[in-house]
Amino acid sequence: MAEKRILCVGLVCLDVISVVDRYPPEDSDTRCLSQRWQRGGNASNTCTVLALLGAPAAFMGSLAPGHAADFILSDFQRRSVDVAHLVWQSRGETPCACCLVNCRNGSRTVTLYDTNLPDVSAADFEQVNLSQYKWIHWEGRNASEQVKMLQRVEKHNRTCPASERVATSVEVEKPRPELYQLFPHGDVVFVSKDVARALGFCSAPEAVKGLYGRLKPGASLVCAWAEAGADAMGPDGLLVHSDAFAPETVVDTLGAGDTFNAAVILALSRGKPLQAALTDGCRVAGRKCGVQGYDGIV
Ligand SMILES: Nc1ncnc2c1ncn2[C@@H]1O[C@H](COP(=O)(O)OP(=O)(O)OP(=O)(O)O)[C@@H](O)[C@H]1O
Ligand SMILES: *[C@@H]1O[C@H](CO)[C@@H](O)[C@H](O)[C@H]1NC(C)=O
Ligand SMILES: *[C@@H]1O[C@H](CO)[C@@H](O)[C@H](O)[C@H]1NC(C)=O
Ligand SMILES: *[C@@H]1O[C@H](CO)[C@@H](O)[C@H](O)[C@H]1NC(C)=O
Ligand SMILES: CC(=O)N[C@H]1CO[C@H](CO)[C@@H](O)[C@@H]1O
Repeated sequence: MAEKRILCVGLVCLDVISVVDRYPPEDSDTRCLSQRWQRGGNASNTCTVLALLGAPAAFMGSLAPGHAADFILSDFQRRSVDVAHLVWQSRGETPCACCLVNCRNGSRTVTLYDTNLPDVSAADFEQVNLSQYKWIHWEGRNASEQVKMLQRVEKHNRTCPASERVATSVEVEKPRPELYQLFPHGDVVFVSKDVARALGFCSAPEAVKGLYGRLKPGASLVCAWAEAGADAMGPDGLLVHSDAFAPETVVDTLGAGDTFNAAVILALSRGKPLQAALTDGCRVAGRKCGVQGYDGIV
């Protein structure tokens, strides 16, 4: 039987990336060295990296028809990401981020547009044939709907044969209290530096120790912290850490977090221990920071 797929549920959008050789002062004209369109959105990026790492990846999210959607669809295809679960919306804009990348040091500013597209609902998720997936990952967005989707998987796991069970992960990336209801649901919970800080933690190990109690029994908590690498804790209560792998030159960090998540999910889905998964995550994310976009990360 073919390897079962990993499904990521969340946002896809169009990132318009302008490369400049210095940050423009306010109200000035700055020459762009180059501009490119890139398929973006956290769940969409995670799918790209899963596919590049050789895993069968599938995406579920909302899209509005138009030029941006055409670009996005062909880019998913180029990366061999399955898009059987797109939910077409009749209104809204698909572009979501306008991004200035400074080519000297790779840092960037991102201006997010509100995409205004309704998120995938629990009713949409009812259409998903769970037995085709071994792992489902959610980018935390409409948490109350997503909790219902996670509960569907929990119920499926209780009633199906062991070989049909689906593991789950959630990413709590934005410091919005509404998202915190996701903590007690995933088998693996990714919490961002922003969320950790908003909850009063100053480092990844502190955040992992302090937030572990919010998880369901048996779950693992993972917190990445840019140049400081990442920390995690699983059901054995041991804190594990990986240093970051700094590339020779930092070229583009946009999507480093999504890359990290993809590599960790893939490692865990293949049965690697948490420590090894964390190291994989940091290694692949470090390579991503050394290249523009995603080509060349494997
Ligand atoms: N400057 C860097 N040098 C080396 N590794 C990095 C760097 N930034 C991020 N990473 C790697 O990426 C992982 C994820 O980092 P984190 O989520 O903090 O990145 P981010 O900058 O927020 O990414 P995103 O653009 O997706 O928001 C880190 O654990 C680290 O391994
Ligand atoms: C979440 O989704 C439900 C169902 O689609 C919708 O009614 C609700 O407005 C959404 N909430 C947010 C915060 O987007
Ligand atoms: C779900 O997928 C499985 C495995 O591919 C298949 O055997 C089954 O018929 C599918 N169920 C439905 C309702 O489509
Ligand atoms: C589903 O089943 C897997 C595999 O047995 C298990 O590890 C996991 O905890 C379950 N997940 C949920 C969300 O119930
Ligand atoms: C569109 C969106 O929400 N993108 C976010 C993805 O995650 C990074 C951090 O990992 C955020 O900075 C982006 O805003």
